[in-house]
Formats: sequence, C-alpha cells, structure tokens
Amino acid sequence: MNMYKSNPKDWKKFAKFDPHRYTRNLVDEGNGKFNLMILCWNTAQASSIHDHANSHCFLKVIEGHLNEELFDWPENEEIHLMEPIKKSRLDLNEVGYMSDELGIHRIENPSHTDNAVSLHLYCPPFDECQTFDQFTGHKRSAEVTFWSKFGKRTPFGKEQSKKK
Ligand code: CSS
Ligand code: FE2
Repeated sequence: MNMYKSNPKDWKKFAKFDPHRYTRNLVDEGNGKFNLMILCWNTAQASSIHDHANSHCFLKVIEGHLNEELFDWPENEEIHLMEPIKKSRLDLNEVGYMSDELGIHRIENPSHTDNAVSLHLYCPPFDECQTFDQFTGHKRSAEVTFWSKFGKRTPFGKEQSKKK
C-alpha cells in the first residue's frame, strides 16, 4: 500500500460518489481472505464512530485528504460524551492502520470544496461492525454493505448501500 502512488486511471471505475453518505465500493475479495475497497467521500462527509470487527484495517488516501479522530472504547454503559484522544490528518498517498486494539475512530473528509477517495484493505473481511453515538457512548450493530461491487452498482433491496 505504501509503495503504490495513486493514479486515478487505476481506480476511477470503482470510485462512485453518493450525495448523502460516503460510499464503499468493493474492488477485490481476496479469495475470501481480505476485502479491498475504494471509499468515496464527498465534501464534508464523515463516518460514524466505529470499530473494525477484529479485522486489520489499512487505508491509503488516493485523492484529497482525510481526518481521523481516535477514541478509546467506552468503558461502561453510562451515558457520557466521547472525546477524541487523538486527531490526525492523512494526506494524499499516506497510509494509515487501524484495529480494535488501537480503539475506535471516525474518518471525515474535512474539505468543503474537494472530494476525497481512499483505498481500504480489511483482513479478514467483515460484514458487520459496531457504531457508537458520540453523545452517549452507546453502541449498536451495523451491517456494512457495498455501494458497488467490481465497478457495478449493488442492486437495491437486500444489499442496499448501508454503512457504519
Ligand atoms: N471502516 C470504515 C471506513 S473508515 S476506516 C468502513 O469500512 O466503512
Ligand atoms: Fe474505520
């Protein structure tokens, strides 16, 4: 991931944007061992605070830049505001790593003028994760789905594009 220098020609056909939320676009299923995907972030789009279902997450910014807010796992069920313990910025071609051991996080395209695109590798693959409400610390399970697979829009219905 580090060695790859982003060239939009390589990935444009997978990069599909949605006006309402960031999209997850499957590129390769790695024979069931990993999922490689391209995430497209319109201006000011952000994920919820989420975990990574015991998977290793490698991400590389291939267009624009992204911000990451890192949080500790909530310790109990008591209602509390979750404060980020670290904020960082990922620039074009930078690679980041995330896993449940490091905590949970939120990713955002902070730009109000430019889109961002990122390449994610999850090993092993997962189809469900937990999301967290920043204002209560409460968590819930969320199905993660793909806006497109191998360059084709995922049909609506069962596999509709939801995400964390
Ligand atoms: N984990 C999020 C993206 S931020 S790493 C997802 O897969 O949708
Ligand atoms: Fe993530």
